[in-house]
Amino acid sequence: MPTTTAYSAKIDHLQILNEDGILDEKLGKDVLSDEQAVFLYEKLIEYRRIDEIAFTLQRSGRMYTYPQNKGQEACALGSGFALRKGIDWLVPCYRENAALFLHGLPPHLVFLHWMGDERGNAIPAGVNVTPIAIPIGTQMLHATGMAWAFKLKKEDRVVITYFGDGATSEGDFHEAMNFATTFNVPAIFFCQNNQWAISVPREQQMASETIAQKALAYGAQCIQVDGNDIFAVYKATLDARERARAGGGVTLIEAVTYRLGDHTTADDARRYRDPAEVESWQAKDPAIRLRKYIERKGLWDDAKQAALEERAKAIVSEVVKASEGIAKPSPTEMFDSMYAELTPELARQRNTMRTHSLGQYPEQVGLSASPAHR
Ligand SMILES: Cc1ncc(C[n+]2csc(CCOP(=O)(O)OP(=O)(O)O)c2C)c(N)n1
Ligand SMILES: [Mg+2]
Repeated sequence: MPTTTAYSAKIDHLQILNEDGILDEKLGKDVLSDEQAVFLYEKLIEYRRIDEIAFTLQRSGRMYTYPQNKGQEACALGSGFALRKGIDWLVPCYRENAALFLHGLPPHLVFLHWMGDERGNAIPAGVNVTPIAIPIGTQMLHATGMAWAFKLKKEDRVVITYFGDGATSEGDFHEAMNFATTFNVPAIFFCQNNQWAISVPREQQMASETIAQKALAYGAQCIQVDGNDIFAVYKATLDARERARAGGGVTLIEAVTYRLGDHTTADDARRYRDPAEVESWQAKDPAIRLRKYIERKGLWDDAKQAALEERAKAIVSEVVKASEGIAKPSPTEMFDSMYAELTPELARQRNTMRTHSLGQYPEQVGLSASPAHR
């Protein structure tokens, strides 16, 4: 008996705007209007300036740590633009600021988060964004649960969750994909494949040639896109959104991109990355590419750029002011956001923190103890 084919597949790669800022006329028809392209370029620059100031704040001791988004903004911006503000939900990792800001998250909250201030995670009502997730992969399960809830409640909402290439090596990714597809929930799994998981290159942590193909095992739709091409990212996410709304389930989007900065400010990528590699990706910068496109169309020039830079400067200054202008939280605050009710041991730690000498009970130094501690 000859063998038959049990399964076969191919993975599409989508690029609409190439590295030189030239649009594929056929694929790019009616994807983004001129007005939208200019709007997205302006947002990209504005958000990049916010990213740059965060880096500077960290370097000058005014922020604890910060993961730069630089170079990856087309991923977050293009996908975020394809989702409905106030309707769909964004469940991020930590390198998607552009999507969060676009959906109404005040940037200073992200700054507060990285300043170690829990108030940065208090998302305003009406902003459909969950807090930044540092434990790699956990947010994909949260997103899956949310999408399942929306399905059960028959609410017309789609959930997008963001994660990196490294996160697809976590069990959480596979559990979330398996659950999401089995229950056919309206979720989009958006992988920012920036080639590195801190110092581990993609090819050293997985044997699969693409990340998109991991979807096949779970019966999800998938596509690989040029993640520095905002047209391709937008189009793929819009298609995924509409498919999810129509009951077509889950899509895994692999956006091929590159982080131009260090992993975080606690890292020095020069120790493990080839400068030639970084240089080659600098040439593919999504900002340069989009600017070339709008310039060629006569929609942009140096004067407009200068005006944009002025506006961005003012925005950046407001963001810094908002994040540094509020009263510092009390150190005991670190006990207050994890549990609804403190365990007796945590209550003891919280109370003894209020004394000058750690470990002393409040009554030992003349403070009254909290009810939990008595
Ligand atoms: C569960 C867990 N394991 C390890 C870490 C430490 N860690 C922080 S970022 C990171 C790499 C993540 O790489 P990737 O998913 O590719 O995202 P990127 O930082 O490249 O955007 C690791 C291992 C963590 N935060 N959480
Ligand atoms: Mg990565």
